[in-house]
Amino acid sequence: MFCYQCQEAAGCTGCTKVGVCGKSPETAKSQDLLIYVAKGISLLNNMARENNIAIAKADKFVVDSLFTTITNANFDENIIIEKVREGLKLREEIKGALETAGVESFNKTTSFFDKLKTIFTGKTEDINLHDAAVWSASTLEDLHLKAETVGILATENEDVRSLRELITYGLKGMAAYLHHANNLGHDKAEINAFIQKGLAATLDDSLSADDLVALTLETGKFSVDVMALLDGANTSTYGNPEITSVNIGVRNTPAILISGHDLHDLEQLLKQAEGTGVDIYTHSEMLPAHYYPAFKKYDNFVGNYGNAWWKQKEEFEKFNGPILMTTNCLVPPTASYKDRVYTTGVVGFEGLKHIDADAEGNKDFSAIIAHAKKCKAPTEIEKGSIVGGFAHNQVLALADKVVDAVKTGAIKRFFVMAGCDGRAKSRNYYTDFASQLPKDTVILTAGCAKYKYNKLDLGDIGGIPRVLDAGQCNDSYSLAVIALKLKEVFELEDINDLPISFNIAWYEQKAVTVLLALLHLGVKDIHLGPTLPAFLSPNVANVLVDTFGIAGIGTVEDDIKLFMGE
Ligand code: FSO
Ligand code: SF4
Repeated sequence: MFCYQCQEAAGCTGCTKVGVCGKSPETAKSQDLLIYVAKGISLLNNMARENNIAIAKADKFVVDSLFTTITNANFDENIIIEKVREGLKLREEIKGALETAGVESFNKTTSFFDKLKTIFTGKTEDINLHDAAVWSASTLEDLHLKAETVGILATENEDVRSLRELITYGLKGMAAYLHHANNLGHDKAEINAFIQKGLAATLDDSLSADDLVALTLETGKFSVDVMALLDGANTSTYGNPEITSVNIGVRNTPAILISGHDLHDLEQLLKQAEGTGVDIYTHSEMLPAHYYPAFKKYDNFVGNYGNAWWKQKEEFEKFNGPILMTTNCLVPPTASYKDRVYTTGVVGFEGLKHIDADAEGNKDFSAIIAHAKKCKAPTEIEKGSIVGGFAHNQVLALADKVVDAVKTGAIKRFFVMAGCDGRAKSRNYYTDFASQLPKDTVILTAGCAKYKYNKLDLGDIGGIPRVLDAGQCNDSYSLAVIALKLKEVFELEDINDLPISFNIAWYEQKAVTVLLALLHLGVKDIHLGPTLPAFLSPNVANVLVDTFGIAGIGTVEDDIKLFMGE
């Protein structure tokens, strides 16, 4: 296996024996194969799209496949191989549709590769389809053999490999966000088309490094679009997040802990658990659900339990009741609580109970509710409350106050510290950075990165808390909207003239999507830590440094001086 898609890549180069995340070599290879199948499908569906016969099922398959392979989502090789087989069938279906659409010399009874001289009426040149669109295998052994040949290292040139993977990871994050929007009935054809265009481009040996850099930046444009789509889906369904105090203590009642990012899953769980005597708590990235007006009516929606994803082993243990993982980040569970963990959506782990949606997207959580009734109430690990809900609508409602504070010098600088948390000790940098920032600065956060400082008592500036949590990692979109609004209010030409610095913590591929979105919006001098991605080759890293001023992190003291212009 070879995987270097997340910040924890072994030795900052790549996992080769087993994932630091716990992913087995078999699962890693089956994920490589699934991505390859998604690429082949994208290639064919792009052709179908040009002919107005794109298959909607292909959009869903590609999005699901990308999301399934994101870090800490699915560890189950069997599920992934099943998806590979499903993809191969779908690929043939698309070929069939192309044939029906009038591809003159398309004859499935002989070799597709040899006979495909004309794909659409009027085109006469040979079209040599990439192997990803034509290979086949049926036995598990053959699938394993194929998987060995299609991994990351199959691209020999390290710069091309780096750019192909950077694009693919950006697309994985986009797929995750699109998946959530889709679950709420929102979709955008252009985003699906771009995801498939991007995937197919990673197969194209004729593209130069410059072409791939341009495609990387275009991925940033669509990253903004997908976050805007999801923001619209969330706020039109559940209302605009508002300032909310979230309880972090517990009640003496059996309960379910829900984690991950999918608000539609949460809504269904809340509805089904209402009046059953079972409480619901959020964990990690589900915390921002409390900020939405629609969920406030549930009396049994008690609070947030615990911290970021990587603390789940000890926190799930102490929770005592069942846990529902709606998306990543799942940590391989220990035997002591494994029987209490349920998965849904793209999440998978061998031996855990999985709850599927029916054809209409409805899920039956009665088994989890029944399970909760037999469990002890959660053990209290914290007391008190934390405040959040500073997404764009809420912050813009406070705009006058914020602008005044900047004009009077009460707020000197904002720090966008969005992104992810993780188990690396070096991430304590972010706690120290937040604690040591001058008192006239405000942190804008989103994503699970917040857990490094959201329980510190950093105070407020004239009633504006010094840590403003916009929500989940995708709500980094809100932070961009806020920055753009401030640029307008202060009549500035360039977003970089604002008193805002970006010190982003990354872990998995959604953070890559957020980073590319910020680059697309013109943000310069972003600091990225705790380490730079292993998938950036020295040359690609140089392009990012030279063009966008991207930098790593240093010591807390030096970085604060640098950011404050001292
Ligand atoms: Fe965190 Fe995990 Fe939201 Fe990520 S829980 S690390 S960037 O999945 O998606 O912030
Ligand atoms: Fe390693 Fe991260 Fe890949 Fe897991 S996802 S195998 S930790 S690089």
